[in-house]
Amino acid sequence: MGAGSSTAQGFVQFALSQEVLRFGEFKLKSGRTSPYFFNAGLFTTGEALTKLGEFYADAIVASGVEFDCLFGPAYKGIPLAAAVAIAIYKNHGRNVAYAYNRKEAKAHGEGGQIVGTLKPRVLIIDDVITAGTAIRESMDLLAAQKDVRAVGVVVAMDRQERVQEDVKVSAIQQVEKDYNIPVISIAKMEDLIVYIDQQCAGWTKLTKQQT
Ligand code: OMP
Repeated sequence: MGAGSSTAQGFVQFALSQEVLRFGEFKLKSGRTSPYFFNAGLFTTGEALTKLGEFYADAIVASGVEFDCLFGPAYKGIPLAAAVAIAIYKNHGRNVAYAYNRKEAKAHGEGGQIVGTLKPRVLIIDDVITAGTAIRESMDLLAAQKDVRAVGVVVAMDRQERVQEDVKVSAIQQVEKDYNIPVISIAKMEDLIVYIDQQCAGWTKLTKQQT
């Protein structure tokens, strides 16, 4: 499930302007090589994080998914879930709970691995899905918690990659099928291609006008 095409194009433009989306040669977690990389850790200012939270919040509200709380998997999901909770409150008038995990469980203080309040229907907020490994770890983590279940996942970028070469569906489609939940994305790889195509067409037109 993707956001509307104008939202997706706006998000691609925003990510490029922040240099969060970069081109080059990148080695992915899955061992694959990619000509582009989306690094959510590079939304490093209050303004960028505010806008990012708003993109997520709009995509969530547009999807109609029903949930009771947000969950941001450590580490990158933590500021994302916080930014989304703020945007949902400020722009959509809903005061939703949010929680996140520690990578190492604490034995003192409030203890445990989860910080914040988990409620029955959990919406996972993550950055990117490539092969789907990270999101499966979050699903396992939530499955181990009492009285909660994941009702959906939201990511900024769906890379539309397959789990493995010989599998026909994308990693996201496989996650949706395996867990019977929707995966919402603000933008997909195809939105990036459309954006690049439009930019190239613009440059070609300009070049023709000048020669
Ligand atoms: P999978 O676990 O293969 O789905 O990869 C998702 C994770 O890879 C993300 O949570 C990131 O840590 C990282 N990643 C990015 O952040 N951006 C990308 O464009 C690609 C990856 C990646 O390594 O595949």
